[in-house]
Amino acid sequence: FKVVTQSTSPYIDQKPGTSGLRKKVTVFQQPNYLHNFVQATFNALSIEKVKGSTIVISGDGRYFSKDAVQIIIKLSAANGVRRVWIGQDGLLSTPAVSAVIRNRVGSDGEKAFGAFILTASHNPGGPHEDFGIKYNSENGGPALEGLTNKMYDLTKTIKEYLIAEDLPNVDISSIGTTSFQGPEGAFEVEVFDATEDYVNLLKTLWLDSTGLKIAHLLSYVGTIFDFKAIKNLLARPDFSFCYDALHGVAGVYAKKIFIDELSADESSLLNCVPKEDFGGGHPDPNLTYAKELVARMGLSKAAPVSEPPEFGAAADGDADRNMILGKRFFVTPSDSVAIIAANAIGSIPYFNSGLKGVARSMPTSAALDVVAKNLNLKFFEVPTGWKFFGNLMDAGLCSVCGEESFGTGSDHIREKDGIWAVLAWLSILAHRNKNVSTDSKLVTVEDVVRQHWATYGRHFYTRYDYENVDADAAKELMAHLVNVQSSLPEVNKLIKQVRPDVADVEKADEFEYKDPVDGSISSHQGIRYLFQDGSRLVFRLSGTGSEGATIRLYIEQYQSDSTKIGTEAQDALAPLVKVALSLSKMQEFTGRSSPTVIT
Ligand code: VG1
Ligand code: CO
Repeated sequence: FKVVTQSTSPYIDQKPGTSGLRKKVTVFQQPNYLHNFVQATFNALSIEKVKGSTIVISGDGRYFSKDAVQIIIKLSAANGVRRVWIGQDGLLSTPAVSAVIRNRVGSDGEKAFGAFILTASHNPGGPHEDFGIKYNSENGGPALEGLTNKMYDLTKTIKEYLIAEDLPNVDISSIGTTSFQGPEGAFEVEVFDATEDYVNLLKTLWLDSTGLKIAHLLSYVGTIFDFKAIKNLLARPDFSFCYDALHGVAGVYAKKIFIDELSADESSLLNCVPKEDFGGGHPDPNLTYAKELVARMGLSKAAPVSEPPEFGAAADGDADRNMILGKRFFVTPSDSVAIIAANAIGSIPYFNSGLKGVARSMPTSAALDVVAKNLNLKFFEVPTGWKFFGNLMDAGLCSVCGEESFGTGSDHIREKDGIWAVLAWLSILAHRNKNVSTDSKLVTVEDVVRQHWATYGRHFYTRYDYENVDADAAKELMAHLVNVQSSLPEVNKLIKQVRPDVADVEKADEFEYKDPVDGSISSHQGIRYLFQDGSRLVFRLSGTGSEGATIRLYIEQYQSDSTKIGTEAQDALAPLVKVALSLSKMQEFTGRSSPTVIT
């Protein structure tokens, strides 16, 4: 192939958000839009480093992915990349990409330098919906802000890109390697089984804290999960299981892991065929969008079922998120990470030598904080977005982390991991039921959660999302909140007028984070109101939307009185909701009398 230099002009809107660049498909289809962004990424990484490297390209299979894969292959070849790795059909979940970067070794002993993940995660897909692209670095985690800022700067001045225009489209539907000859030598496209590296990681050996691969035979340390124990749980006559991939890429992994490896019944899988438009749905695993699963688990008042499964879970489009359900029971993501941390040792072999530390994003509830305190674990609070956990993990400071937005994971990779979370829960249940005979009562998801609350107290929690709000109105609301927060007596006077029964605010601020590893500072990460009784209100603007602005309001209340932990969450949180709406003048600024989604 020949390398052609094409001239181009910049787009002004290519700033990556919380997790990559997300826009409508029609935006990505503009002439050179994708080309500019990919070339700017190569330039930001530096062309010397890109030359001769191995780059992963794959994603959740959403509409426009197939075109995007071919375009990025041609740009890679022209920029001197030596080899690209592609999951079969262009599919790789976000956690699988992380595993591929960290663990896959080429025939020449080389590993991947980075990855383009083609996904807009939980946003809908299709010709009129969203496409997205995130770049992940050598540690397997999302590009840090230093790099994404550089990429953005370069997109604003880009004048040309390099492309191998005459390179034929590569068949990505079958496994195998295709080689081409370019001006600077050979260029290879290797298509492999999307489940290979990820499944091997979960079921065989793991990496030690220094990141060195421990040879299986030399010093066997352990598996991440005890697949045999999980298999036994799934085989119990009193246990039943259901997994909904919402037509995202998780389906590929669910079949391999739950059916082939763990022998669950095919009927346990819902929507496990990946589709370009996610079957017209919203691939977001929560009580609003995972409707079929929610009904099957007996959580829909409109569609009651007589015998729901004992355990249910769902994933988002790119399979890094998870929702965990019990029979007629919802586990909040903030509780989920706390419960995994509290039960890790003993249930999950990977953690048998202890947890290095735990971390959560700022808006996530403090349930994890209480566990950390009780178990005397290192604890970190970071801004929203998985990239902030990576440095902590690389420095050996953190083993388990989570976000309220249905993200949970560990340092086995550098992304949140939807299927990992399910296997973690199944491991906990397997462990709790190890000595429970099938004719006595099974320890259920609900039992595990209620026991946790009884030990650590309960953090009532909810999130209100106001989607596609006018961008200026959203900014004004945030500015108003910053302003209000500057006088605590004023704040408390306002609160008392609405709900005299709510505790006083003792601190309010805009969250700022100093990375303890590299010292970098991230400011304006959300406005917090911290109450004397441990309650919190947090407001922030989303960084993953593709239209208008999304305001997120996070509401949390701590209850340690065991006689009160059984209250319905809505009832417990009603006073704080009222305070939040009045303090922010939500309706006045946005014109909305209710949120778009409540999770
Ligand atoms: C949202 C979530 C955040 C998550 C991010 C990416 O970001 O709140 O917790 O890390 O999505 O997840 P924002 O800025 O919209 O609040 V994913 O599964 O979309 O890559
Ligand atoms: Co996602």
